[in-house]
Amino acid sequence: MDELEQWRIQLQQWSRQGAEWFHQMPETQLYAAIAVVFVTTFFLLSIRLFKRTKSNTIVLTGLSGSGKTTLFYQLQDGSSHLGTVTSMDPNEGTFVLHSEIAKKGKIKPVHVVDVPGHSRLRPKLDEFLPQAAGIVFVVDALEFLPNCRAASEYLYDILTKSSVVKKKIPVLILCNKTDKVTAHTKEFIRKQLEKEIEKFRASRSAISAADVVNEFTLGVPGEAFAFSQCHNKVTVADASGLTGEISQLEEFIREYVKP
Ligand SMILES: Nc1nc2c(ncn2[C@@H]2O[C@H](COP(=O)(O)OP(=O)(O)OP(=O)(O)O)[C@@H](O)[C@H]2O)c(=O)[nH]1
Ligand SMILES: [Mg+2]
Repeated sequence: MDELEQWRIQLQQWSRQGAEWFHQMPETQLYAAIAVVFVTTFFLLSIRLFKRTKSNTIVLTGLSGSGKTTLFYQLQDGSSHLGTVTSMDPNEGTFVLHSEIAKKGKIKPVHVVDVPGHSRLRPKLDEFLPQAAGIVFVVDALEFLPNCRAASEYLYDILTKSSVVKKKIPVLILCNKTDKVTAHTKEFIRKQLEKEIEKFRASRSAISAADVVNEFTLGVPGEAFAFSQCHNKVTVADASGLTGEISQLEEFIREYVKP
């Protein structure tokens, strides 16, 4: 009982000393201390929030038949699932890339979405783009010329979407089917896409004065369009979904979804 009483007195003393010290402290110092505590808490909280919202979604898009579903399966299980049919629904999966399965340690899984290229299913793309860490625009390098115009229009639409421009989502133009010798090179495809987008830009900016469809315009006025002028980082790479040559695609994914 005595010991308890002693403790009580000691505690009272301490609290009195604390209060005195508090009163003696100059006001400015007190405010500064409070401000430091607040700023630090805010800083730590925002770091945590930022870390948590980092996306691991990669969106595969492009015209129908370009090979998105084939690439999806190559990423997931290292097989092309020989001959897929036109997709009717988005294909989604969260997995560790097949080529990384043998790696030791904890690897962050990637959420891959394959959005069908059929024009009626394209609005589905808007559901996935805002959460994307990267967009892969798949182009058929074999049947490129007949599809060049349609592919450019689709790419133009993506590159002018506000959800894509504001967040500066990186875009990879992936020239697929390079296992065939008649496939066009990625440099050729890039140049043709740029030329075609240049035509769209000219015709659309004439329309959009009256009817604003796209929220953002592409390129620099008075200069020929080049992907290097985009707000987003746009790069070009090769792949073959059929034979599993997808290393450049995997590099792109791991640049934006860190393992
Ligand atoms: N030679 C060759 N053919 C490929 C390659 N990748 C896909 N294909 C073929 O191209 C066709 C279309 O492939 P898909 O993966 O179904 O195309 P998709 O982009 O998913 O098409 P949608 O679902 O309609 O949007 C299939 O017959 C594939 O076998 C490739 O790298 N090389
Ligand atoms: Mg498909």
